[in-house]
Amino acid sequence: MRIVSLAGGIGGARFLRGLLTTAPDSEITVIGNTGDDISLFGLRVCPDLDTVMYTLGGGINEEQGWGRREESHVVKEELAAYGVEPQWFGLGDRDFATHIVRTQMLDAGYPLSAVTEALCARWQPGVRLIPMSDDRTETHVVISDERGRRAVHFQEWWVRLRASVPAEQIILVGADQAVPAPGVLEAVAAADVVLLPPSNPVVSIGTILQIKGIREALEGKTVVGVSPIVGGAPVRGMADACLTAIGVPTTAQAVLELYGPALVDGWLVAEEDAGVALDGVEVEARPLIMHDLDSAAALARAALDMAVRLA
Ligand code: GDP
Ligand code: FO1
Ligand code: CA
Ligand code: CA
Repeated sequence: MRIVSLAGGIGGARFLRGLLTTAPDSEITVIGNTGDDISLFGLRVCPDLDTVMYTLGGGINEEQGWGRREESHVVKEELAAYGVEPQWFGLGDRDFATHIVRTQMLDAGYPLSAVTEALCARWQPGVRLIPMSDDRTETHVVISDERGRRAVHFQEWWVRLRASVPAEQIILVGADQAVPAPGVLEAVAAADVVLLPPSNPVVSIGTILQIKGIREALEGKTVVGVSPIVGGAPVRGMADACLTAIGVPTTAQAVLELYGPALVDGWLVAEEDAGVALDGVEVEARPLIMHDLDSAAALARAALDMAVRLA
């Protein structure tokens, strides 16, 4: 079975770990979000790609959900001692090595997809992980504060401001110029089914869908999505602040409508959201919380079974 999944960071990675557990013999291609990417201290950091790679490769900090396990922060402390900004983004020492390798390869001329493949040669995530695009895109957020109306990098809004300042606009800078990375459209065309994990519908899935040709390619496939919103709130993180920014209520119903019946054929909601319905979409209620590997595997199995039935 050939499965394509889009993915952001934590929600995507945990779902994929469940999918690999329940469907170990399938061929899984993951299209990763690179809108969160940021250059810091001269290094290119790709948080969502790394979260997927470390989670599936056994290197993730489980409590945090991002970054490396058994991490130390000597470099961060030394940079702070020089007064170098930003100090609000916490890169660990082990994680730094990933960004050094990535930046060295990018500077040598390798596209991000080739760099990601090289990094994955170490981590062996068990899936083929492809960035949505080799073209540089970055999510920026328009806010108003004491310095006036201005755009900040998504990470500054998310990590430094904890999304406490309303996002007036969320923009994927570079989206107009970006094309899917090699292998993305080919994997979608060859897929038996497509799964949308419970990733952030705006800055993870919504970002990937902005890359020319990806949404159109997915519309021709059988697509099953998992709601990241349970009982009117995100399961974790601040997706509600992202949804509010684009005028979408924080409900499983509204996220389904945002994706629309042209994209999704099936939609999994939590049992408490069992009333969700949309013409042209099959909706099933299932336990939606990934407490551990077993519950993540059961959720992935429910999504996969539904997709196979609808295909
Ligand atoms: P990020 O890039 O690290 O923010 O991760 P993703 O975009 O992949 O996923 C974030 C979304 O996952 C959030 O909106 C959460 O509500 C959702 N999420 C996290 N854990 C769970 C879970 O156990 N079940 C469900 N249904 N959603 C989850
Ligand atoms: N999230 C934080 O809340 N604080 C951090 O200092 C931080 C550092 C960081 C470093 C590498 C990485 O891959 C992820 C990191 N994250 C951090 C998570 C990341 O900012 C976001 O959760 C995602 O980009 C949003 O999806
Ligand atoms: Ca993300
Ligand atoms: Ca379809």
